[in-house]
Amino acid sequence: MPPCSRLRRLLLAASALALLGTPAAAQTQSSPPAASTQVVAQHADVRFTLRTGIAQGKMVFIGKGGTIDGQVNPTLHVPEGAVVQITLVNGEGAEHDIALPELHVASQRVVGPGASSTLVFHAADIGTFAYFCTVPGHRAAGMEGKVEVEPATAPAAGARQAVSVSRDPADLPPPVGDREPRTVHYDLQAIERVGQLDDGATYDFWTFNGRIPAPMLRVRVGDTVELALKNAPDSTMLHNIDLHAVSGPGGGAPLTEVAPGESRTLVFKALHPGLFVYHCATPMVANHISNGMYGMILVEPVGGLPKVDREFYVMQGELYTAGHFGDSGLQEFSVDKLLDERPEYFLFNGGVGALTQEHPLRAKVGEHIRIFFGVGGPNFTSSFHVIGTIFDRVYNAGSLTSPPLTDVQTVSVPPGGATVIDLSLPTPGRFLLVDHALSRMERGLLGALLVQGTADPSIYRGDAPEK
Ligand SMILES: [Cu+2]
Repeated sequence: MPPCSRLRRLLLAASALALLGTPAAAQTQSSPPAASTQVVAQHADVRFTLRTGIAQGKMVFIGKGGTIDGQVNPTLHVPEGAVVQITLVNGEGAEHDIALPELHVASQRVVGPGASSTLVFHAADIGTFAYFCTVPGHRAAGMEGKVEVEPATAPAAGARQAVSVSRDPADLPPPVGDREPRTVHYDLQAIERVGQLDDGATYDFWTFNGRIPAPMLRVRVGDTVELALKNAPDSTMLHNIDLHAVSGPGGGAPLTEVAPGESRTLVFKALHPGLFVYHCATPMVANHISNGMYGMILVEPVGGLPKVDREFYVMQGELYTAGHFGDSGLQEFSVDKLLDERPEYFLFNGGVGALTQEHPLRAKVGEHIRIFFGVGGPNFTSSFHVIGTIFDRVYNAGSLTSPPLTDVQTVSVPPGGATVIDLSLPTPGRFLLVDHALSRMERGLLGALLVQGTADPSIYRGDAPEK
């Protein structure tokens, strides 16, 4: 079975599970609640990991990561309406599972040490629900706890209120189109700032102009670009800029190295059309890139690109934190994990949820959509894919002078590389942007393209109950 169709089956299975797990859905055919296949097919809003183990002579579940770390049989607090994922890890090697019979969900059994299983449910109803191990005798031996589904409230104080550093993918300059070459001036500023990484987690990001990705620069071939780079006075690091559109040693980095408070200007001629990555190249370069210092410059060919109805600007990167994915509070950088290429986070536009909750892409049925997609990295190639559609055209490797590929499912984009993707959606709904190396979805890498319009049953239909 092709991987994508397998994924769809898994998602459908998860959806079916969640529908079963929603008492209201089972009882009321006419008004299915929020536990729609759409909601569950996306991703979990809240995640917990429980490890089996022994504490004070009893068999127990032990919380792993986040606010429940180290707690025995922790109470799992979730907001009403959330899609909840619980991962069970076998800590000591006896056979276990985890079940919430009131919500009609149970994990598979895990047998060997380190084996794990995941269950997903939709917390539709407010209330207290027991979880426990269904292996005979294990609940009585101590393996039980509670899920508390609480009324949704306003965001708590603290880390949740950190500033967002994610750039709206609709924030990009208009097309250059058909004009003569000229001189174009850009000002960029290196800004170090603590920003939102995930719900409850922050990070000391390094950015160009305060957002990730950095601003998209847009010129035409033959333009002369004056680029002034300033380093904010309150920075702690040197920064510079290396643009892959530059023909010159270091791509501009040696001419733009700026200490805090300094400013320098680079002038270059854009000799080659294409979509190019730019990034900070101050040592340790991988650290500066990972922390958020990457963006793209589009050098349009003579006459510009074919017109489309909507354009979007999306970049992928990794973050290497000392803590684990999902931990709360200010997360610190880990040079060991960077050098071992073991990221904790994979991100579209600089934050978990940046392109699902904060800035989903929005379009209408039938519109021609263009995504300028690049990988800052610093280390991981993206297998970029949009679930539920086929790309009409792909300007592979960001080359705008080669004929585009047509009818493409997944495009491989290396670190420091880019691609231009044209697509149009004949059906409405929520289409997920992913790296088809899908483990990365579990580490924050997910976007959503919301398409409004009229469904065409001749293209897509089924007998699932309507939402
Ligand atoms: Cu830098």
